Amino acid sequence: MFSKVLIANRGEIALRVIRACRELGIQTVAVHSTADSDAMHVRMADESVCIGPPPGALSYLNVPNIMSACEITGAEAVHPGYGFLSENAQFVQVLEDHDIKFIGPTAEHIRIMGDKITAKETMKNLGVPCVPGSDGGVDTIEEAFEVSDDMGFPVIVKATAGGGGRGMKLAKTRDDLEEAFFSARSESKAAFGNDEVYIEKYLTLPRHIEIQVFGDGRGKAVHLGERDCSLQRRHQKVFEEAPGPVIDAKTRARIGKVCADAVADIGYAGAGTIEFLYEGGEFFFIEMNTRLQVEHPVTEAIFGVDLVKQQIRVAAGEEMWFKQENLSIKGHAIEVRINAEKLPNFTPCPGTISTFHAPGGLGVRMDSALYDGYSIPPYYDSLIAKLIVTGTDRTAALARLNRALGELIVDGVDTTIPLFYALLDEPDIQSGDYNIHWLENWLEAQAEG
Ligand code: MV4
Repeated sequence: MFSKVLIANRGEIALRVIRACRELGIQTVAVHSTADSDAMHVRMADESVCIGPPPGALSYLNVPNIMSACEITGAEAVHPGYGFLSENAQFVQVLEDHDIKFIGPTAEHIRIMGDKITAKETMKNLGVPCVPGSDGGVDTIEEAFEVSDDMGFPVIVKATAGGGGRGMKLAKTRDDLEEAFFSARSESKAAFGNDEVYIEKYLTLPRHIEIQVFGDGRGKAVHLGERDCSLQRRHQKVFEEAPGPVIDAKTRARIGKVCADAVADIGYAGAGTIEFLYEGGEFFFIEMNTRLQVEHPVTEAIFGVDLVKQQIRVAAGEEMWFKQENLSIKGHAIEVRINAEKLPNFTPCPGTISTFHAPGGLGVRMDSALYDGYSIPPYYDSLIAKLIVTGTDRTAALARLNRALGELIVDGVDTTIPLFYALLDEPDIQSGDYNIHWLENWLEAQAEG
């Protein structure tokens, strides 16, 4: 096992990793920008190193400075958390070249899944069901028409270098295709330096269902069911739950096995998420995330596992503790993302926290790096806390969410907390009857009064 791990991240996820390290008896190194000198992750780690000025590009994304921090502290491994360098194949390559372990998959697996065309081709060949569409990239408008006419409209043009909603253009009808194709290409070129695009049948009212997988890097892998992450605004998830309200045990076992077998086949190491659109009772692969996700706690809650500890164990070359036959679901979990943002427009609202009080009690988990008097810097993501509740069933989890929100105090900045009270009052949320467009439609209806 490692004796010292460096955490190349900040906020609640840095604390999450520090906690796992502490339980494994591993020393921790925090890195931080000058804006984060007083941050909780710096206080909680055994050691800390300043790696640059406030902007993420100069600090948490600064590979040379993070490598220096590893060298001066003698860290043997790096946990990247999510965001920042977590899916940066180049960073992983640099670590590999310096004999420092990356707690996550290989640079090669990150590269394959980072290119959305390669990812889809790989998954398709592994037997994972994919959205119907072009076979690989589409280079000309003639080819775009050919593929789309074969499938029928609407279609969506996606950037191979995109993902997470960036670089996509919808063509509702044939008349929209030329504009969609050329704007997807030029925007992709400008944003990613890569103008390759592909085309898919556009699914109109799907749910976003993602399967948690975990591999040992030596050809063994398991799945840990699904999360329904359909409730989102502008590709930012807001409310996530596990199990999915519309997925039954048989369906879970079937798609879960497909996913576990796929990642076992490629020798994938550590935690991964295979994202699907789910419509008409069918799964359609869209992307794979090669990192620990923000919403991983809902999976931990219902399976009773610690995904971060397992990531560290597998990276250290230990056996994976998971066995599919020992993994079973107990209850229902919901996560809400509390952002320092002002409703109704979700305007970022950095500032000083005058009072912070975390809810507690049975079935309540609060992952947050807040404390009384903490000043939220304006440079980073506005996520300030994740509230995760677990109940014996979905109804109990919803009641517990309402109860826990009542105990939570975040004073001094505006937050998205009022949104969750409003959602709990909605019959569609109570019944689980929502899709990827539900929240944006609802917010629009609220705005119209
Ligand atoms: C789609 C789609 C409909 N049809 N692909 C958006 C994020 C990226 N991961 C994939 N996305 C979508 N791909 C086809 N063929 C609709 C979306 C989409 C979406 C997907 C998941 C969660 C929220 C979403 C919001 C808008 C669009």
